[in-house]
Amino acid sequence: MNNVQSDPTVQPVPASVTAQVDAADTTLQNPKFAVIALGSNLGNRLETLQGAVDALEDTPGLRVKAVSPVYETEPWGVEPGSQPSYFNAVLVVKTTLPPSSLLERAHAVEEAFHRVRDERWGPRTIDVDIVAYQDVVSDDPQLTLPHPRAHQRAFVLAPWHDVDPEAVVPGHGPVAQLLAAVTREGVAPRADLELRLPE
Ligand code: A4P
Ligand code: MG
Repeated sequence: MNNVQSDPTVQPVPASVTAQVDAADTTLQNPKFAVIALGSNLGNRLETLQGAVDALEDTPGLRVKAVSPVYETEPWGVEPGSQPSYFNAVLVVKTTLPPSSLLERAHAVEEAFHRVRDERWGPRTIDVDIVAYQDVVSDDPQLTLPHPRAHQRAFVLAPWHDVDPEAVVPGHGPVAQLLAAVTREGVAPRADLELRLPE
């Protein structure tokens, strides 16, 4: 697992991936940090998550800096037992893409893995959510930042905390505190599985 704060190419290196910076200065010299959540509960879940990591790493202007452990999680928001369990993971990336382009790329990756949208919170080969982009707060329904439910979900908070224990959910507080406040029931680390950080 990479330490997101140890890459000398990132200028300036923030104290935390959610540190305050000049949000207007999106230049090639000044990449931004974003946090991406991956979820899969159809098909070969591990292979699909790895494919999404690789596809994101293949994106011009985006580098994957940290890949969390894999968690196996009970479906949230649906009747218990009505869907297969999820594999969930979180990535920290640095990117020169603005938030809207990052979302477009997330949707392209979902499409590449044949994601079909039929019902809200329905089973899916892959869900690629933008959990946070620097300290940006936005209520745009096309791209709500931070993700409106991330702060309530152990399946996002636990892997995020693993890769950045100091992280803060903009407008909600430290990930560590939020994680302590939610139930971890049904959210189990799968130590036998691993996602590879692209070379
Ligand atoms: N959208 C707005 N903000 C964002 C954002 N920050 N990141 C828009 C990504 N998309 C964002 O998303 C619906 C619309 O949200 C998109 O048009 C996008 O522009 P979607 O991916 O098409 O649909 P969805 O994921 O079914 O809807 P939603 O409401 O985003 O679902 P959630 O809240 O992401 O929940 N249980 C477990 N254990 N693990 C999971 O990963 N995931 C979900 C999905 C439910 N239960 C789960 C899990
Ligand atoms: Mg989604």
